[in-house]
Amino acid sequence: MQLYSNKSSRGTRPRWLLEETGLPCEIVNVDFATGEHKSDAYRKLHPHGSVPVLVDGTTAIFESAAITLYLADKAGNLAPPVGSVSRGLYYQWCVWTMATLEPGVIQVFLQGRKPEAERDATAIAEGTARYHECLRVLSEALEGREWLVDNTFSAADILVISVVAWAGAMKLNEGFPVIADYVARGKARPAFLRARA
Ligand SMILES: N[C@@H](CCC(=O)N[C@@H](CS)C(=O)NCC(=O)O)C(=O)O
Repeated sequence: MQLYSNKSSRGTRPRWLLEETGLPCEIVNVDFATGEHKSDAYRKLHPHGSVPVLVDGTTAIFESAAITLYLADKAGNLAPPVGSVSRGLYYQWCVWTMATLEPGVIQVFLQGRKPEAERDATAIAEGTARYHECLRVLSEALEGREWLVDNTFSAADILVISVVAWAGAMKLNEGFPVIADYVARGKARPAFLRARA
């Protein structure tokens, strides 16, 4: 397998999973500066010209969450058994991360990339409020536990922590101590550190 990715992208999600599981996979660095991700050749792997994309044999799979979950299944760990209630909760948190948690963060992030004079304060406030509502729910879910599903580290934690750590770098986690502790636990994992090295 080959994972096309780079260190400042959502490719860090499957990259972390690979380090947790020890699955063999070549990491192919995609340099945004050269624009190689917009080449015709690369678009054959990822039609949007984005990262990450995983090539397994003759099949290319895009979307960071899909790749992360696929790799967890392939490794046979970091995911509760198929058909169990825990698996249902695992799907809940994984889909929630992409559909409910991340959009508010993206909204704030995209405004931050604009020149200050062009930023839309209402969009920033709305994105922040949407994200903080998610942190309220996540804080409750994490109360008294280290990890989200069965208090056992899983790919769901990789996805959630990846988004929340990104938001933390934008100073969006202030006032949520349970979240700060959760992110710190994730970042302290040797596999996380190896993935970011
Ligand atoms: N929802 C997609 C988003 C992919 C995405 O937007 N990747 C960014 C890096 S985090 C990218 O490649 N940006 C450059 C571009 O799309 O031109 C995923 O999670 O994989």
